Amino acid sequence: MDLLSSTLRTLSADMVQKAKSGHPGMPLGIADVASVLWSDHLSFDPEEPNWLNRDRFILSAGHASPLLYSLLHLFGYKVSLEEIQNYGQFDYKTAGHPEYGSLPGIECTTGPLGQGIGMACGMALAEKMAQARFNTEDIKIIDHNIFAICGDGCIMEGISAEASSLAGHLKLDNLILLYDSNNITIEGSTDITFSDDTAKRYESYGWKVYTADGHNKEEIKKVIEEAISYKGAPKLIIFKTHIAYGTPTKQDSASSHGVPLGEDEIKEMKKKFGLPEDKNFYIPEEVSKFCAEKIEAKKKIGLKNTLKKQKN
Ligand SMILES: Cc1ncc(C[n+]2csc(CCOP(=O)(O)OP(=O)(O)O)c2C)c(N)n1
Ligand SMILES: [Mg+2]
Repeated sequence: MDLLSSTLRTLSADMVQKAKSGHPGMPLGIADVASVLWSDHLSFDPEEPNWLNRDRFILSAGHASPLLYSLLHLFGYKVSLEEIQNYGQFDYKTAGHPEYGSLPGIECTTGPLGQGIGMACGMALAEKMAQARFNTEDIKIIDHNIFAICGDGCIMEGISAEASSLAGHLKLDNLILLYDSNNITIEGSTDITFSDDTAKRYESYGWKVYTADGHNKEEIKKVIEEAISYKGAPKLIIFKTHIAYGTPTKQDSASSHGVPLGEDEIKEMKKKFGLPEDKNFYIPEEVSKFCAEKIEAKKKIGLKNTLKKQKN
């Protein structure tokens, strides 16, 4: 739903603007991928955030935390609008980088680049061990996926190379890494410091690698489906994206990485996406309704439903 990604963008931009601190570029760039993943693929129950067989969602690029908080709020987790409006403030739990245990739905603390990829590989390995122990031929009580969103910085870090190498070696096919490949980092274009061929590198680790347009919803949906059904290797989807997508002058610019976008820039973006330019932290009714429907559908396969089935 286009309006969902637009709302994720405007909420994230408003959070950083109000706090006068944070990283607005990446939430805007990866909002299309995140909205498709959360609407159509991710399996969870916001009322039972600890349901054992939920899919795991890890934001390895923890600096994009406004996106995660917006997703949690819109998809029914106990993350209030007040928390969203007080992003990065003392006495609130919406910290600059996500902290495990502070809000439901945060699967692990992220911030040091690459760390989330390491933890995603660890969770994928832990799940495989649990499957070996508890699943039987007929009953697969553990069969979830681990999804992690990472950025250029995570891919550059040594820890992600080590963990990804092990994941490839162990053929952890329950792991899907969604790479926000926007060719921008804190210092400017990745051309300054980074010329690895990431696809070839991950293929050499034994991963299945896909490349897709990170702003084309149909393509995003299709490639995630393909990645979920591919068995025998961990999967990397390289999404080609634009940092600060939808802003008039900050798109594709490193100036959007870690500085508030500015009121004028945000107003123009809201206009472009058909949202009221004079309203902050605005959530259209259609978006709330859309998310409520998705949550209901997800709950059908959630914990309560599993328990109900077992009782019957
Ligand atoms: C290990 C580590 N080193 C440095 C940083 C500081 N840092 C935060 S974001 C960032 C750049 C990340 O670039 P990218 O992942 O491409 O994010 P984007 O600019 O696209 O939002 C850096 C160097 C960090 N968080 N962790
Ligand atoms: Mg980047």
